[in-house]
Amino acid sequence: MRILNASNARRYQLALRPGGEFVQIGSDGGLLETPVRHGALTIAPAERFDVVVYFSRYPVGSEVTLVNLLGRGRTGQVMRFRVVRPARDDSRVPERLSSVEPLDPGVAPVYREWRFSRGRVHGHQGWTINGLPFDQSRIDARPQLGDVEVWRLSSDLHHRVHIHLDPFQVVSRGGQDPGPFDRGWKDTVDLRPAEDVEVAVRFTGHRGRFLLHCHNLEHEDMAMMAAFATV
Ligand SMILES: [Cu+2]
Repeated sequence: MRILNASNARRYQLALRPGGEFVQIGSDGGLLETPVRHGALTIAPAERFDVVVYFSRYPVGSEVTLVNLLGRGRTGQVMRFRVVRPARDDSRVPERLSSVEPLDPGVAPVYREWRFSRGRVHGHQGWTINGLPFDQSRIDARPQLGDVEVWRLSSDLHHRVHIHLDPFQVVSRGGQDPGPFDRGWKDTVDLRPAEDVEVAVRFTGHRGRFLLHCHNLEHEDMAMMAAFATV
């Protein structure tokens, strides 16, 4: 299954009832190097996870519910599967899925900070990056094509940062190793309140103007967006 969180603002913590696991094989940007097993899967808006679910563990006649542990009532129930007949499937998830070139932040020539917070937007309360609302005439960074840069993303509240043009790799979360949902090539990363996440990114292919923004649609619409230009 390819799971996309297409909600405007809601995070989900997905789990299977009466039990089961997700074997993650892919992230926003393609296959992981090796599969990762999750009992529950936390997914922020715009994130994607490719997962394998083994329905063979449930007897015929079972009902399996995909629930949201962060929801209540109707928002706690996402989808129901009915296991209706036996089927033959001798496929399996290989131990090695692909090779992912690690972007080495050790050679990063440029380090940039992007602070996502509430702030003043044209005299009103809105959402800003580095204290500034989006302005289409302003370019906040000029990365050189082909360079590995390290971007430090920090938050006041929940924000999910989406960077255009090239995928990135999470190199740290809160000064520690990346979290269980940070594997592989990402283009959107979930920031919890007062958290900082460092990502390594290398822009390639196209010179021009691109955007980064919070993927909470209300935040993005209330100016939490910035432009960079690849040179
Ligand atoms: Cu936000």
